[in-house]
Amino acid sequence: MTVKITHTDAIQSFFKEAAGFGNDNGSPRLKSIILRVLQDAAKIIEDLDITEDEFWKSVDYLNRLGGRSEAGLLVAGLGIEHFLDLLQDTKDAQVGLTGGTPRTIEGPLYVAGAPICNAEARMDDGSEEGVATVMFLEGQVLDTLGKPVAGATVDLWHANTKGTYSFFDQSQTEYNLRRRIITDAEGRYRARSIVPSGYGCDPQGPTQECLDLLGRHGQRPAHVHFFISAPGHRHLTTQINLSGEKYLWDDFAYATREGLVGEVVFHEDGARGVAGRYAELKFDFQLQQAVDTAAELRSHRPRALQEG
Ligand code: MBD
Ligand code: FE
Repeated sequence: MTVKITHTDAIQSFFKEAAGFGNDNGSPRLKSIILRVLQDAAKIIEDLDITEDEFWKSVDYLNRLGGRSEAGLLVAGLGIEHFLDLLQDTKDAQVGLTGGTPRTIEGPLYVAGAPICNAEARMDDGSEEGVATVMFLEGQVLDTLGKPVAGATVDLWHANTKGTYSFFDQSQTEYNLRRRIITDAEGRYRARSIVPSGYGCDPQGPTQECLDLLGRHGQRPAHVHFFISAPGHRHLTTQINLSGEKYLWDDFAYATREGLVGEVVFHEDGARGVAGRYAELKFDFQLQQAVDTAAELRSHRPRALQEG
């Protein structure tokens, strides 16, 4: 029977020292968090008999993860970002904040500062003409009583036919498939874009390396991301995940939720200025009332901003 040292007074006071509890400087909040990280890491190491080789391999893994900017991808893939949604849903339910379109994860591929358009936007740069299927995406932003929200900002972004996103995929033009559309007097937004493909993790990257060892794939169904905001209304981060997709209910990032499946309707006959096949996707959003002005804002997660 081995003796566990993690909970001895000597180890606990050693971790308190390492977490800065022996001084009056720095951030008390961060000290508490780091102390807990040290205590829980030590417990994992001791309880699971983590070997030295396993430990140093994980340190190297973190270096490689950051070096490839995949930390945001890994937290999505391990379901931690989805867990944050479940946690917030639970907190909301406890204080009676219900109704409206469900939230779901932002993911790591947003870029701030997309072009602002009134009521309608053409989102694609035309570079996939003949390859992509044109998609007309439209709907209304409403409050929970069904009243239209005029002047709401619909900030949306999605992948191209290869499943890659502009900015992160340097071969695409600036802000391709990223727009901010301001809703009209009836709360309507209209976008002409292309049908996106699902995203797949880089097979060579550290996130997929971890998923492989978990026996998991790194694929998402085709989807469109949204930040929706308006004065007096609660900020909404969500996605439409497209019907008929192989990974719709097998999303490596667990973002598909009941109420967030968009029915894509394909037309073969040509119309709306398109010669042949095109797609239509109609989706309305319902925003909760904001309980205070902070609730009108998205999280302060650090995000990319296109240069120039
Ligand atoms: C994506 O496009 C995405 O939305 C998430 C959550 C993770 C990786 C790529
Ligand atoms: Fe995405």
